[in-house]
Amino acid sequence: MDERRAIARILRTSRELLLATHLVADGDCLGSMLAAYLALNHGERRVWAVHPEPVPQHYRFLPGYEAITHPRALPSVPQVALVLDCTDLERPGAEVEALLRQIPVIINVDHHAGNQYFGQFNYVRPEAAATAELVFDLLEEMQTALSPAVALALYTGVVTDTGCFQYENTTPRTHRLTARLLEAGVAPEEVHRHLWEEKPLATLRLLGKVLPTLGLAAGGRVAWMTVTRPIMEEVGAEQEHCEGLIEYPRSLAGVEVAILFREMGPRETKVGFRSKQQVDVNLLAARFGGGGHRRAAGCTVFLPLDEAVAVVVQAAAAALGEG
Ligand SMILES: [Mn+2]
Repeated sequence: MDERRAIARILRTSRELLLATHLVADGDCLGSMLAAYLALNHGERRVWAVHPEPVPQHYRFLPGYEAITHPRALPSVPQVALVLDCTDLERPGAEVEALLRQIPVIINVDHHAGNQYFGQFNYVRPEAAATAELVFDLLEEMQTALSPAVALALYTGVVTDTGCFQYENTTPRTHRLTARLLEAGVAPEEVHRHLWEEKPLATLRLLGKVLPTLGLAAGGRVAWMTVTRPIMEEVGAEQEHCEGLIEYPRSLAGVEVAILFREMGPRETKVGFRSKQQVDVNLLAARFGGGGHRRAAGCTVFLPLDEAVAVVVQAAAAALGEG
């Protein structure tokens, strides 16, 4: 684990450190960033966690989220950056990317299969269930004590990226590491409540409107739903309320590929993919310029919603034939 040791050394000696992660924040990217922030922002080291978008409401129980600053608010350009859960430098958004391009030492910590190894140091492990697992490794390498707050942030990363330890990426190592997080003081029922039992009304109203859009193809092995802009406006939903919708088509018997289409503009459609056992949706998303993991990926298609549905569903059905 040479790169792990090298990264630990850089982090230990760094005086100023920038933390960055991807747009459309999820539990793993925020958990990883905040764990690193809470564990490393002390002594003579100054740490900035930057993100251009507001933290989604349901992640605001995470300790330290208030410290996340807009990239424009940074007083100077730090010498070292730790980029978490990102395949490439574009994923954190244009403003953070511009900042990162001025930073001489970039540390890339990620678990996406398509990672571009953009750092001077790259700790990339596609077999890890979450980037939070890799942050755990680095903190362990640095012999950093696991505070309850750091453990909570890491646990949130692991529990969200594994779908509560249900997905294929869950390993014995994931559970061993999770045991350590519980020993450090995490209360799983509290995290669960924050993440999944404090939904705004808009989430359920949105689900009610989106379920009737369910479509099936390839003999019921491809299932999809669509979120149109009028539906979003009607129920007063924000994009963050779409998180988890894709689990509904995925939950159907016989479905191998689940797809969620979100209408972002007249010629812009965001596409989320999930698969169960067979199709590599990372490859499927890559055909449309996106990516992710084998069982969870996404892309943006620059077509009107209806056309995007036609093209992507056909590609998914074709991928099933190839599998
Ligand atoms: Mn992740």
